[in-house]
Amino acid sequence: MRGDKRSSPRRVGARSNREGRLGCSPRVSPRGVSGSAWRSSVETTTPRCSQAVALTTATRTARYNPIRTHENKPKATRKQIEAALTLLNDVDKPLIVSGGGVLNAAAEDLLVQFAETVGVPVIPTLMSWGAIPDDHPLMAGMVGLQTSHRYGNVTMLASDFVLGIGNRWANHHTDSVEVYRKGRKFVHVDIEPTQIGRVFGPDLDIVLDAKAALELFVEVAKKWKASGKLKDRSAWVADCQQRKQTMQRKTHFDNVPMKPQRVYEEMNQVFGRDTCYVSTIGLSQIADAQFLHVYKARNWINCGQAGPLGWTIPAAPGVRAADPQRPIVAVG
Ligand SMILES: Cc1ncc(C[n+]2csc(CCOP(=O)(O)OP(=O)(O)O)c2C)c(N)n1
Repeated sequence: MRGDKRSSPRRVGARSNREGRLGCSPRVSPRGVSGSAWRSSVETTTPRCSQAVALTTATRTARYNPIRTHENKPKATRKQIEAALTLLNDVDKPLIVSGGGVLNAAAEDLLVQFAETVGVPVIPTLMSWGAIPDDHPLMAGMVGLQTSHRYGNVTMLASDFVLGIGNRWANHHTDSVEVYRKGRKFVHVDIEPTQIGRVFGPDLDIVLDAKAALELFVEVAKKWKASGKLKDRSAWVADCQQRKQTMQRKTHFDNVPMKPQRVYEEMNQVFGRDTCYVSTIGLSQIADAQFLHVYKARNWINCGQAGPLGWTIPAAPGVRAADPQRPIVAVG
């Protein structure tokens, strides 16, 4: 009925909002409410809050049924791997994008072996940094918005094909998906089927664990190499290396106080090849990725793109607990 405020939808919404707030909020005793009155209000209202949480969780569980790939790993046929290699072999300027899945699967040695067999440069994502040493001739730099190298971005734009393994095409890596995709073909290999086609549809996809995939890639690539079927990539690799030599960011500043770029230059000289860097988010993550060097798998421990500030503090002792010997530099 018009004018009856109790039955208007706005009022019903407002009342339930108030109830929701009452049920979940009080953390401190509101002014004017005695401690015991406040405690009993919390005791009577808390169950309502946990019921709401339980309901939400139940609804979410009913909707989301993850595929339990860790229990029942998907398999691929040799034909699928051959199809991917055929696409890679047909083009002129191919790249391999190595994602964090390569490190999770402990497949870094296979990655390097595969890249060396086909002679194709590798772009590691931030989560895969260290899978191929920074000074390896096939390490072509990181790509993207912030945690990237100038030569990596230019090499990506010059390429005509990308084979992504264990990666997500995360937005910090791709930046504009339109620019990232334009003029190149893509093959995507990932163990998580919901990642395939999530950002864009590749020309070919293979649902497979990175290690299982790389084992097959190495096997087929070695056969093809022995039979002279693989293209010679030396000109393309030389292009990528030339960019890597000439497109470094400037670090040698003499300013006082010292510029961060110079601090990184000194860090690279002082800390050895075995150093493990632990870092979190913000400018330290960005500048670390732009200026430091990582030479070994899992020597870059990072929470990923939009992680929590302060993560370095518990993460560094975690790395120490896992490995009592490793030289660790915590940056935050
Ligand atoms: C717990 C948490 N709150 C907020 C953010 C969002 N955030 C990301 S970087 C950043 C600024 C960090 O500034 P500072 O600590 O001065 O480091 P800088 O990036 O300047 O090196 C913020 C607020 C976050 N990542 N984590």
